[in-house]
Amino acid sequence: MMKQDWWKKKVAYQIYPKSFQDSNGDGIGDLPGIISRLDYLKELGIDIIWISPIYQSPMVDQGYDISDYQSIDPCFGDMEDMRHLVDEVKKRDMYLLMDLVVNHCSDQHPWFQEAIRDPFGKYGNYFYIEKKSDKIPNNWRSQFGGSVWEPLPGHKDLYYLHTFAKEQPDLNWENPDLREEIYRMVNWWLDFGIDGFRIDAIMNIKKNIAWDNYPADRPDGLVSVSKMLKETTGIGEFLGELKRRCFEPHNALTVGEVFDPTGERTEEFIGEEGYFSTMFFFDPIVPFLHDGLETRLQTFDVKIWRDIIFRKQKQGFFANVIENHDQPRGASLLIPEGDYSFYSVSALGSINLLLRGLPFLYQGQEIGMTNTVFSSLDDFDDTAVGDQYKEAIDFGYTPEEAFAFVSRYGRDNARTPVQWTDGEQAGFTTGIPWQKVNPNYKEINVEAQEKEYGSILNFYRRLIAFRKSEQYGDLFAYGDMNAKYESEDTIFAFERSYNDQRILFLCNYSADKKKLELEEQGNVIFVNYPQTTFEGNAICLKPYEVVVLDLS
Ligand code: TEU
Ligand code: CA
Repeated sequence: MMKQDWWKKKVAYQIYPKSFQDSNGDGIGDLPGIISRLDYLKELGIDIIWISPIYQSPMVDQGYDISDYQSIDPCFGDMEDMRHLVDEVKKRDMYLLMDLVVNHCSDQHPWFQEAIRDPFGKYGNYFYIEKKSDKIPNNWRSQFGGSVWEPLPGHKDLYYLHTFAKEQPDLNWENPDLREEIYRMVNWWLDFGIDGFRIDAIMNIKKNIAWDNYPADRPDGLVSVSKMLKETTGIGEFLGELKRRCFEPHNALTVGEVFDPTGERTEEFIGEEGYFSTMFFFDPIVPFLHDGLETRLQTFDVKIWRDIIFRKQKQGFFANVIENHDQPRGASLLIPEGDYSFYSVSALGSINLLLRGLPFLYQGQEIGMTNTVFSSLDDFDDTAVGDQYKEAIDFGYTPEEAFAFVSRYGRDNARTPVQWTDGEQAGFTTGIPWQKVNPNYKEINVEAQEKEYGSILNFYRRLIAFRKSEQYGDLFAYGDMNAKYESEDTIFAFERSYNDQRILFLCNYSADKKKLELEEQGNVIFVNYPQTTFEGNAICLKPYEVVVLDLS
């Protein structure tokens, strides 16, 4: 039987702090803003909160470039606010995860500044600094485009490695002194009172330090650094040590940002002896993990999506997501255009919450926030968008098509401010928001949905309560999962079972009605339509109807 860790019965929520709630009118979300919304999250049924980085940062990559790991960026508040936040979270019996970004830091971090001053000294060895040679620079392309090698400022003939932006130099995990420094910092935060971490870009920490070239994959002659990461072994030594030195002694909850479409890493990473408590299940929302750019152009296909999910459900207890700060909004990516409605959004939410795994909601998901509208490339703030656009052009798109592509897949879609009210700037700020509010805030906002029983928000509240209920909580947390009715292309159905309890989740993920002969009858225990229609042994499902039956 599966290990019954406490967190498996919980529901988690990601906060992207810049866009959550501003408290002082500077247009940037902050810690006091988060504190002011804790009751809202509690009422929604959230137990675990993950906050994207709030450390001191020049914000080249919105906080994922850290210049001091042990201070809070002034735009978010200060250490006292952080203390206050931790206390307020605990007071509500909730848990707090910070974002652990240790593949790289900021080029403004004192370590890197020191490395520039003395590339061959102690801090030079905290980074990958290499002499120009026939191997350096090699042909690896950074995740944000261009070479991973950048000349070290002030030093002809020296290059440093960055797998993301050039302002994010990679930390040298091969160096035991650097690792000690990281462990000290991680333990400091755990001692501070946080409950664990979401662990950023962790697959990047182990490099092929022979710096071999790989076959180019685009006209720029470079190859995505992911190719090297996929083929390099030995990361387990670092991750095992990190776990033993930090996570284990603190009994921390850890969620790895691990991209692993083949599933080969599941057992090693999140099995009984795994490095992390769990890791994100990205396969259904990051289509390019599978077949390159082409798949992204295909229109949404429920069967493909469903089968990707079913393939891995049994392998491990993953963290389930339909969106995050790096991806489009789930309601825009996973619901065919034109089908957006209360029913489709609630169906998507039900799948997110009732599958096996730890569900993560992303801020605004609970009100059905969608992708936004961009009028030109200037509307984007994200450092990743330049290369996304270039990739589309390289792929053969016209400039119009390439713009449509980044508008659909760009990370800023998920980074617009949370829509709290239908007032000025959607109630996010009294000033000018750092990122434009999605123009649909008049229709889609928390305040309006709180008042309406049949809103998406109130549906999510019932859904989360159902998932955690006395009667079915253990079943959803610890129960097995078996796919059902798989030969029906638009039916998303599965059975969950635990001890002598069994439920059937049924969803007609389609805009067309569907009559389905049931193998077994049961009591209706959860729905997204007011009425359920049976005809003999069949159930007549309306568009995007969800029905959960108790079969026990
Ligand atoms: O993302 C890691 C990562 O690999 C992403 O760049 C991903 O490939 C891309 O966003 C998919 O669209 C993490 C953070 O989640 C991201 O926000 C950071 O930019 C990145 O690390 C660097 O810290
Ligand atoms: Ca602010």
